[in-house]
Amino acid sequence: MSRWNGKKVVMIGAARQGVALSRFLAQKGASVILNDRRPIEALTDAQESLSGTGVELVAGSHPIEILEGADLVCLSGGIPQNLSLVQEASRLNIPFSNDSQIFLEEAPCTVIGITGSSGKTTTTALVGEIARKHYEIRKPGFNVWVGGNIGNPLIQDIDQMQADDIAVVELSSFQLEIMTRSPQIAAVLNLTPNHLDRHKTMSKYIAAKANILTHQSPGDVAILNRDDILVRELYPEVVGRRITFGINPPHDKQDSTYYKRGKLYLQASGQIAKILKSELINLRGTHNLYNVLAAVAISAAARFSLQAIYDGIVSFEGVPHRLEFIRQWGGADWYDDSIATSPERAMAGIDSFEEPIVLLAGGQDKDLPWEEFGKKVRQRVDHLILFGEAGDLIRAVVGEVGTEQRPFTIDQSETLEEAVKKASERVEPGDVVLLSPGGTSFDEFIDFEERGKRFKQWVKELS
Ligand code: UMA
Repeated sequence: MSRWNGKKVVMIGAARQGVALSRFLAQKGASVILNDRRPIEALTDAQESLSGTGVELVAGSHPIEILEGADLVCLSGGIPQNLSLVQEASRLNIPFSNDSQIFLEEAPCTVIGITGSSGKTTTTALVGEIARKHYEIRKPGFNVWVGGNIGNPLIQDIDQMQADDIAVVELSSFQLEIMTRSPQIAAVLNLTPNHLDRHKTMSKYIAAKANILTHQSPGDVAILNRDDILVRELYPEVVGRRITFGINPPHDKQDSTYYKRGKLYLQASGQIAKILKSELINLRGTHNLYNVLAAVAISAAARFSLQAIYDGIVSFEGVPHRLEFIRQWGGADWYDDSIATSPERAMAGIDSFEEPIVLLAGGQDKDLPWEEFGKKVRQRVDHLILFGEAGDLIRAVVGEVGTEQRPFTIDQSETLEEAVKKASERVEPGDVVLLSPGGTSFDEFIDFEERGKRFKQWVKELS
C-alpha cells in the first residue's frame, strides 16, 4: 500500500505539471481534485488525458470549499503564492508540495537538479547528453531521464525508473520556492534579477533558489558558480562536497572547472584533467562557456567518464529558441533567442555576436530593471525594433536616436510579425538579426516556445 492511499490532495493548475502529478497521485491511491481557473471547455486535453483515473476536475474558478478535508495542496509552477486559495490553504495549515518535491521524495535513482536565472535548459540538456554517452558504454540497460522545467515533468516516468538510472532535472524558482528536499547533485548556475513580479524581492528569489542545496546531506554535491557574487554567498549553505566553476582558474586546489588559453579543465582531488578545446563547443557566447563549465563540474560530481564528457559536449548542438540559427536572408544571419525573457538574458544574447546587430526586443515586462540593457543597446545595437507591451518602457530607457550614435534607428510595432517585416527592411549584408526580446511572451503568445516557432515561420517566409 502506498503512502498516498486514502489521502485527499488538491492540485492547483491543470496544465503539464498538474495533469502529470494528478495522474501519479490518483494511481497511487490518493483522491485528487484538480483545479484550474480556466473554464471546462478549455480543459479538454486534461479531461481526456485523465479519463478513467478518478481525478475530479474543478474548473472555472478557485473555490475555497475544495480545501475541505485536504491533506495536501500541490501547486503547479504558474500558480502564485498570493492566490486567495493558496493563502486560505496556508491559513488552514495544509501542507504544500509540488511535482518536483514529490519526484525527489519518490525517485529510486540519483537526481541531478539544475537551477539558475539563465542557462538552466541548455545545461540540463547538455548534462543529459553527456549522461547518455556515459550510460551507453558504462551502464547499458539503464536509463537517463531528462525533464522538469525544461518541459516534461518526470513524475510521469517514475514507475519505470530503476535504482541505477539517473535523472537530470531542471528546477525553477517557482518550484523551489516551497521545496523542502534537495537533489543529491545540485547546481546553481547564476543569480540575476528574474521573476520579481512573482517573488517581489531579490532576497526572496535567492532564498527560493537556495532550496536546491539547503536540504542536501553530507554525501551530496553542490556545484556553484564562483564568478557570481550572489552564488558565492551560498557557499556556507553547502553541507557536502563543493565543486565550483568559473572562467579563471581558482587560486587554490579546490575542486573546480575553469578555462585557460582556449581549453577547458577539471581540477578534482588535486588532479588536473584537460577536457577539450573551446573551439569544439558548438554554442556561442561567454554565457554558454559558463554552461559548459557547469556541465563538466556536474558530470564530475556524477562520476561520468572524461570520454563521455568530451563526446557529449562535442555532439551537443544546443536547444531550440536559445540563440538558434534560423537562416540567412538579405545577407544577414537570423537568430531565434525567444527564451531571453529578461533584460539580463537579452544582454547575454547581444554579447554572443561581434557582427552589427538588428535587435528585436519587447514582449511583456516582469518588473525588471532595464537600465543596463539600455546601455548595452546604445553600445552594440545598430537597429532596434521594439514590439509588444514593453515597447514604450524600453524606448524610454534607450532614449532617442542621435546622430552618429547607436542605435541608428528605432522602430516600434504592435506585434512580432510586424517587427519581422521592419527588420527585413533595415537589414544589410553582414548583419545579425536577433530576436532576444528581454520580455516574456504572454502579451501575444502562449509561451516563449510558441513565440520562437512563429518567429521562425515568419523569417522562413521572407522572400
Ligand atoms: N492557472 C490557474 N490559476 C492561476 C494561474 C494559472 O488556474 O492563478 C492555471 C492556468 O490556467 C493553466 C495552468 O495553471 O492551466 C498553468 O500552470 P503552469 O504555468 O504551471 O503550466 P505547466 O504547463 O504545468 O508548466 C509548468 C512550468 N510553468 C511555469 O513554471 C510557469 C513550465 O515551465 C514547465 O516546463 C512545465 O511545468 C513542466 O514542468 C515554463 C516556464 O516558463 C517553461 N518556467 C519558468 C521559467 O523557466 O522561467 C519558471
